[in-house]
Amino acid sequence: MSKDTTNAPVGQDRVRLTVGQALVRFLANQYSERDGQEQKLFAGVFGIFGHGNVAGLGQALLQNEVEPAQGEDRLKYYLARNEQGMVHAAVSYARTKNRLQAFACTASIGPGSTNMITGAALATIDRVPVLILPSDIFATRLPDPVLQQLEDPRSLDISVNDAFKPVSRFWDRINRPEQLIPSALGAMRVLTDPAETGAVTICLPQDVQAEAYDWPLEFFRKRVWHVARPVPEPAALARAVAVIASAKKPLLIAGGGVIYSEASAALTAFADATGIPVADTQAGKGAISFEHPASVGGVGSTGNDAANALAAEADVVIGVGTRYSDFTTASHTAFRNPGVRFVNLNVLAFDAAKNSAEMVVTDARAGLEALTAALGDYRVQDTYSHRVAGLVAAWAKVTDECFHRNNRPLPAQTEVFGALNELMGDDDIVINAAGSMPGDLQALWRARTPKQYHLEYGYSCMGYEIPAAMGAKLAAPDSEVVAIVGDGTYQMLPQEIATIVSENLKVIIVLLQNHGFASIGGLSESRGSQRFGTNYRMRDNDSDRLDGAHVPLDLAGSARSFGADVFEVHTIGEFRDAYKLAAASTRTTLIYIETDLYGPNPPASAWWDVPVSQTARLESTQQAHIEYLQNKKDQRHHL
Ligand SMILES: Cc1ncc(C[n+]2csc(CCOP(=O)(O)OP(=O)(O)O)c2C)c(N)n1
Ligand SMILES: [Mg+2]
Repeated sequence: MSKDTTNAPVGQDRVRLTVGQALVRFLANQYSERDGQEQKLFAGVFGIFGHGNVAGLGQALLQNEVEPAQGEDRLKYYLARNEQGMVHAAVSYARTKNRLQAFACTASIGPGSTNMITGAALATIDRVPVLILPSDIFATRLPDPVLQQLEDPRSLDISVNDAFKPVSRFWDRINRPEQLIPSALGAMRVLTDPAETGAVTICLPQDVQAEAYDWPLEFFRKRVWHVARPVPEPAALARAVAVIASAKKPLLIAGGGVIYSEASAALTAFADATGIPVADTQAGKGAISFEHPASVGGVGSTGNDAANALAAEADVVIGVGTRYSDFTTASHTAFRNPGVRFVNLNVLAFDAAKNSAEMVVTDARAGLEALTAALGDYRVQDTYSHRVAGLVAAWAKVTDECFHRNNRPLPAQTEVFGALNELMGDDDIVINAAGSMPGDLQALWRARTPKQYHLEYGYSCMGYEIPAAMGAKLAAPDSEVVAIVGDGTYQMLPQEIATIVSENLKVIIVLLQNHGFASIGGLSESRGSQRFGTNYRMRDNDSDRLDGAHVPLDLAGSARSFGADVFEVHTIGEFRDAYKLAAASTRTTLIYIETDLYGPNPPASAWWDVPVSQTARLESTQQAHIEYLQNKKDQRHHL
């Protein structure tokens, strides 16, 4: 197709490329920089081709691989098995790289693209950069409706890719080639902005991907995107200091922002100087080593007794790099001191303002350093420190019990976590996202380093774990990467094992088989719904309900069929032996272990708001509703 380029400014050096080729060349030459360290912004492109991208972006990636232009850098292509999975892998990569590097993801039009929406939502909610490149319907509209086109009689401008809008921090559609220039530049700005980052979506119509244009060479020059560390405004810092200096029982909550900002040393120095205890969220665990005397562990609905006791009493809560999810606030029941006040340090004003806080818009590291300096010789009283130490010691005992339960006949999953916590090195990475595991892990896991604990709990997306293991391994090739998956999660998205194997990557997958949803089953029971629909059972012909025998699946065999080595173990002793063999192996290995559906899990010390039917014929639901109303009484706004 010839393209009208008469509007192009003349007199500049230009190169004729398709939109796909231009995008590949552009992406290959983007860099990020923070603290003087520069790296490639894009590690590569995950993709699955269809008619929407095979001859456009696909051709461009091929040309980049086999016949790059002089000086053109490589943009490596990875063939994933499922579009949702590839976005998860991309997000995990970027998270492991503290958001300084990312992946692009290309998919065909229609289902290939909409399969990426879940991953895009996860990225945006977790504030992790990923460049999403859905293919789109013809800009010319000549062959409409193309295979897989949604036709909206109200507007011919709508395609399924409009569904990316609410889950993207930046969204654009390139209907003619030169639109790519401002769009690509805008996309890079958002990807590398710690406050703005998330899914960035550039929709690429099938015809436009293959259209040629005379691009100014300047578009392809090396560009370095500086990842900012905004410093606190002095007046905001002074207000924060005034609140903290008056605190008798302060508690700091470390969120994922502390880790992305590489603020662990600053946080530790803050805790050393002030003695203020530090609790963590799912995204923030490991920001301070569990061995530090100020570290009190997970807080909130799945937090531990020590952190939750301190949260309940705290007169000042200092939230750093946290978005205060309902799991952190125990659905607004965690902070019970009537006079509690909040000070929030966050790079995003939206988060800094939560809970009517004294807000300090700042990078976590810069903010903690400034706060430590400005607090001078402020220090919590010894009586408070002793109370903190006592609570932490008591919880350490509970953790040891959970890790060594000797549950019979099936092991409790907490015993598996105990073995892993002990066997995994400080630089290894444990990954999990959904099921009953995140709760146990947040309460129990002892993290010594900021990158060891990788819990995706913003979207808590079943199926994240296995592709995420691939992303983390690509980002940290020297680390052992261990994905913990439930049988439910495994059945949702196991297929990236094939990608992991084909990339010669080695990860370890731990599959906890309990024939259903321990998590939602327990939740269902506690809310009066009798574990309905949460067990994988055969439909019984007599009852016509799903309450027959276990479904005769061979999940271990399924992993084998994707190319993984598999160990099937029955006891924690066997699990330990299998882990050591898996760690010593160069091949991706899945360890399959049956665990007790009913726990026991760590004792829960906080609530989670899941509404119960206000009217019911079932006695179990009526009871649960009474309990629900009781718990609701503790819920409050922080005004
Ligand atoms: C994609 C997705 N669908 C549904 C849910 C809701 N959900 C949360 S945990 C869970 C069950 C997980 O089962 P499994 O992986 O076996 O873990 P277990 O609960 O047994 O520990 C479900 C359905 C979710 N988090 N993500
Ligand atoms: Mg399960």
